[in-house]
Amino acid sequence: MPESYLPKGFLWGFATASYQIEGAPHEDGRADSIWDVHCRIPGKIADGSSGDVACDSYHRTAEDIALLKQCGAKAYRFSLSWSRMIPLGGRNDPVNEKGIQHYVKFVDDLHAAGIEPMITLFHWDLPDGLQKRYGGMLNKDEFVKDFENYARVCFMAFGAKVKYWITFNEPWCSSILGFSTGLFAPGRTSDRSKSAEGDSSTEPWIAGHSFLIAHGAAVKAYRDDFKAKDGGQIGITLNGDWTEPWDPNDPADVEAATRKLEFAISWFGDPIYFGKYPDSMRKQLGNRLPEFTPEEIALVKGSNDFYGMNHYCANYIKHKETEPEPNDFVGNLEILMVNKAGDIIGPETQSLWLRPYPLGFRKLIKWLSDRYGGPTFYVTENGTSLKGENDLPLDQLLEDDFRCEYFRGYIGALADAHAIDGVDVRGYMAWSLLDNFEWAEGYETRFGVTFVDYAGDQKRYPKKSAKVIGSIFDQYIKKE
Ligand code: PNW
Repeated sequence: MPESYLPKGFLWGFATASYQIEGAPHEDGRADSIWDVHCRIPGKIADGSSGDVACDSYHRTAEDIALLKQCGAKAYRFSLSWSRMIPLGGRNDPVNEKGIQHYVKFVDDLHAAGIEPMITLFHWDLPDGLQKRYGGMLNKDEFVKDFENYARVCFMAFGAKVKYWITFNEPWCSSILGFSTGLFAPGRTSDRSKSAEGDSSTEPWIAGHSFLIAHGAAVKAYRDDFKAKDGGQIGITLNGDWTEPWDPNDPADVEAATRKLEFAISWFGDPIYFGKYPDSMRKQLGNRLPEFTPEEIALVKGSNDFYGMNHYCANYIKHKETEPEPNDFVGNLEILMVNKAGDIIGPETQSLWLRPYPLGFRKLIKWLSDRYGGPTFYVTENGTSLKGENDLPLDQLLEDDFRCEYFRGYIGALADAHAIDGVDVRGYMAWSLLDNFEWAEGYETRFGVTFVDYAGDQKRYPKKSAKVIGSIFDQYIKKE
């Protein structure tokens, strides 16, 4: 037994998202999401693919549950496809009973297998109907009402059977990658900031504001009408990488490293825990960052039962001397893989942004715990791709030692954060159960502990990491 440990009853398992695994885009009444539409735009997805088939999990729920059981998972975090349940998305649009029944059965099957469901209401696949009707997240009032309605439909259908709810997955990604870089759906960019269309450098901040209010509204609905009888908890999942100053002796870099955390995480975390945006963001963005009305503060402040943490990697941060560009969304700084002394933050992976640095996980969760007054954490994603994994022959691909080492390092760091730093962490979901549709990167980047043979009828092959991860948790979780 290592010195560090995770608490008794620690909930561990795997995470996925609807559009990344389900396929069956038009079955049983599902309508397009903004990702279906986005994938049809030439050049948006690296390999020209889409989620049309993905892992075909819509038809293979039994296989996926068998994989979870085989790994020893206690929980499964998955997301619901909004446009399966309310195809056009809105509060006055018809509810699709077939879509609801699909997930009711899935939740029942998980329980029958002894696996605790953790549901994400929104993992990026907004019904395209709402994008077309009013611009989705850019129309705060409509979006908030429609999201609250959708959340209520879900609480009504599954509330009694689900104890863990997540409103939004990584609103940073939807807001910045969807409305500034255009890499993600709905693919809007901020490079039109000086065009006749107006200053679109405001769009990501408007979208982020809508997510916060919609989160608050859904949490209020749950607390008012479901929580007491259903006994569950609800929170939001925020992503964030750890930051180290490029030059630890330069106060400007030290400050920039914190500023980066604020732009990435506190953008959402501060309103939820303090009722305001970080000063560093207000200073740089001025009135392009929306203001909260008193009613909005009342909805958003205190709206987390737990903090859902997605975490993958770390970077070095160098302050920029120049004035920030209108479209800058990181906090006027450079993100680097090598520091002043020439140290590399971590080994390369298949994902350009992902460099493993396990100690950064411990530091970040401690930083969050200190900043937000010791909330309960559930790690809702953590995992890695491997450089060149897709090109390996199957027998070698299944021996994913790099991923096993990643999990050893990161789970060990989490146990240190809990046992030594006193962080209240109760669960961990590895990303991902399956190789799946990795958004703009398509299928070339694999994050699964299970290999999915896309060319061979979506057959699943557990990798070494699928077998190892349970034994790592076994070492760390206290027995009594
Ligand atoms: C997360 N970045 O996304 C998502 O929640 C998952 O759906 C995804 O598959 C997983 O991480 C692996 O990428 C991210 O560019 C996507 O910094 C991109 C970034 C971060 C997270």
